[in-house]
Amino acid sequence: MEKTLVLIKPDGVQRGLMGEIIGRFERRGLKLVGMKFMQMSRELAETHYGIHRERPFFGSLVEYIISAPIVAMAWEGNNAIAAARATIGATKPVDAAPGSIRGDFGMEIGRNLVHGSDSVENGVNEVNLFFRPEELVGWARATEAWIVE
Ligand code: D4T
Repeated sequence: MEKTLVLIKPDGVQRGLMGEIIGRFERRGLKLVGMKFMQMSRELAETHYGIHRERPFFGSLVEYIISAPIVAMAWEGNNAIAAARATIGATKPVDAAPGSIRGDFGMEIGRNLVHGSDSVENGVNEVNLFFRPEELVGWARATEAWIVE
């Protein structure tokens, strides 16, 4: 079963959008298997965004993501990566479709509210970066048969 790491970034927390954002993944039918409210360390931020280390926006990206608490979540489902990224919307909020999180709440790429893993492999690696195995919760969802055929 695919897992994706979703982060509610500092702007999502500060703007009081945590419940709104969590609700969109929950209503979509993804299954929550891990969640923590935390403030990212610089070390964790630089590891998480390591692929962007040489990009000009790396410094401001790290400062932004460590500037206030975040919510880290692991969501599970068939095609969880694609489903979560569609729910999140395009990286640049002005290009994101209305109805997506970034399309409904965002204006700028540097304040784009949410992160979602972009591949199955990164989903595994990012969930493992934020959660120890014992922090992930396997549970039987009572509505499963009404969401998954
Ligand atoms: P994340 O990783 O935050 O979910 O965003 P995306 O997967 O949608 O986009 P990304 O990896 O290409 O970019 C990571 C992060 O960097 C910020 N960013 C990106 C930025 O501030 N300026 C830029 O020009 C780009 C390309 C936004 C998201």
